[in-house]
Formats: sequence, C-alpha cells, structure tokens
Amino acid sequence: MRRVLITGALGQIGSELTVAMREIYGKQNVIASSRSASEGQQDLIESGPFEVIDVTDGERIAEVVKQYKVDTIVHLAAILSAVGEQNPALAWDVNINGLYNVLEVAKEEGCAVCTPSSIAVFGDSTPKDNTPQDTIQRPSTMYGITKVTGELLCDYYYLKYGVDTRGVRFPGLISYATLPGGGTTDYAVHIYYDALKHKRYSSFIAEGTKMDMMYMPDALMAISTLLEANPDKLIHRNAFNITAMSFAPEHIAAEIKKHIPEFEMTYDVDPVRQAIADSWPNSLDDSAAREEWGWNPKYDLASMTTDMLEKLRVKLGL
Ligand code: NAD
Ligand code: AKB
Repeated sequence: MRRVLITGALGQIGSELTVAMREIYGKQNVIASSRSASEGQQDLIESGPFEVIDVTDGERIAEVVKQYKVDTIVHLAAILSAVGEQNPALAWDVNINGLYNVLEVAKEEGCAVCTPSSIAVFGDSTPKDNTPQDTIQRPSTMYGITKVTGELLCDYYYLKYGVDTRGVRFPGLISYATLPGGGTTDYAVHIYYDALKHKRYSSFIAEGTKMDMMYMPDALMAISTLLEANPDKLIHRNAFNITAMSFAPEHIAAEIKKHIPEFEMTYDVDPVRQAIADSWPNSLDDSAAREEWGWNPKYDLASMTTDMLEKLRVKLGL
C-alpha cells in the first residue's frame, strides 16, 4: 500500500484527489498538505492527516516525508497562468524551487513523484491543431516556462537518479467542488455558476478561442491510473498530452442553453488572459497516453454539462 503526500491539497485538484486517493489507499495513508490551514476546506483538513507545508521550504517537506514514511509525493502546489503573469517571481519560486525541493527529498528518501504539467508548455510556434505529443515548446508565459522546466527537471531526476517521476499535461479542468486557482481556462468553470445563479455570463475569453478541457473525474482517473501504470511501457513519463474535449466559449454556452434556455452570454475580453489562451493549442493529440497507459476519458461536453449543472444545483441549493 502506498503512503502518499499531496502538496497543494486544498486547491482545485487536490481537494478532490485527496478524497479519491483516501478511498484507494486508506485514510491514514494519504497525507494532505498546503502552505496554510486557513484556505477554507475545513472538512478536508479534519478528514485525515493534514500538515502545513510550504513547498519552498525543502526541510519541512523532508520532515513530513520522514515522519509519515511517505513513499509517493503527488506534487500539486503551484501558481497558475493568470496569477503567474501578475506575479512572475512568485510563479518561478513556487513552481521551480518547490518542484526542485520535492525532487531532492524524493531522491534522498526513495519516493516516487507525480506532478502535473499543462497545455501551457506550448506557445505560438507550436502546431495548434491536434498538437503532437513531441513538438515545439516555446511558451510565452512565466507559468508555461516553469512547466516546461518542470517536465525537464522530472526527466532529469528519473534518468540521473532513478526517481520514479510521472506526469500529464492537463488541459483546463472543470469541477463543481472547488473553484479554480487563477488560470486562463477558469471561465469554463465560472460560466456554470453564473448560468445557474444569474442566467447570464460575461466571458473574459473571446468567441472562437478553442482550448482543450477535461471534467475533474477524468483528471482524477488520469493521475491514479498513471501512478499505477507499468513503468516498462512509459516512454513519455513526465509529459503526456491528455485531453477529453476542445471547445470555445460559444460552444459551452450553447450546451448550457440546452438546459437553461434563457441563458445569455456576453463578452468582456481580458487582454492578458486572451493572449495566453491564443498562445495555447486548439486541440491536443493524446495518442501516446492512450497507447502507453490506456488513457480513455469518460466525459464529453454534453455529459459534463449535464453532470455539472445537476451537482452545482444541489451545491448552491437552487
Ligand atoms: P490550485 O491553484 O487550485 O491549487 C494549488 C494549491 O497550491 C493552492 O491551494 C495553493 O494555496 C497551494 N500553494 C501555492 N503556493 C504554495 C506553496 N508555496 N506551498 C504549498 N502550497 C502552495 O491549482 P490546481 O488547479 O489544483 O493545480 C494543481 C497542479 O495541476 C498545478 O501544478 C497546475 O499547474 C496543474 N494544472 C492544473 C490545471 C487546472 O485546470 N486546474 C490544468 C493544468 C495543470
Ligand atoms: C490555467 O489556465 O492556468 C490552467 C492550465 C491549463 O494550466 N488551468
């Protein structure tokens, strides 16, 4: 049985992954952590082992890994794209030094490391449609730069020190449980809240801007499956393209309208996030993940929208 430490566990992915992993490995075998215990998520903090870890503090990571005899670190603590453009120095510090600290502890203590990369590793010079697994990676955001560096760093620790590193390039993730933490794809979560609460949404991403997206249950399945995948089959260990759907704002609005006919969308485009979105792919080729570890998402735009609206209605008491 694995003993897993999750960093950034109170964020959009971690808050759900912690629960999912506790079901797989047992409550006491999954240690949640974040930089502070006052980010909300009190239920999660009280539902099993929780430790305060700022990932820029390597000694603290080592202390907790030794204390709980951790053998696997799922590293989620990060600064996302939009916040990263507001504070590039913070993005560099958390995303690069935090990952370096995690990898150093993993090397010393013999832990496996699973950490997500992102579609942000691609840039304007990358082929936009059906973006290949192995292609040009010249991102224009600090977030993207840290994610490319992260992929390379994870490869390095695997090749040089034998650390069992694994990771996927997540597209925009959509979930009803926890709000996203300051990215460019966040509009595709906010739209559901506003559709239910106000019957309208003002999109900060322009009409016609296609990006890859995924519903959270598929994202959780991706991490759990890749973590347990046969290492002999993994050629692209730290950087698997994965996707479940690709759409522009008008497509998600049209899908929501099928459930809420009076829903209206307007546009108030944010130039910073629009420039980021324009630099990312329209759609990814995820065939390497399908071949090497059986990636096979369950949700498309229609089934995700039905489930999101149903779950959010309950959550918002509507
Ligand atoms: P999030 O912003 O929701 O959560 C990140 C968490 O990390 C937050 O709770 C934050 O408080 C914490 N954190 C920030 N600085 C920290 C520090 N110094 N020490 C410890 N904790 C710190 O992010 P997320 O969406 O859950 O993303 C998790 C990972 O997945 C990141 O690596 C991100 O780049 C990647 N990813 C996410 C998406 C997405 O759409 N959510 C898409 C692609 C990749
Ligand atoms: C963001 O928009 O920053 C994230 C991502 C795709 O990495 N959702």
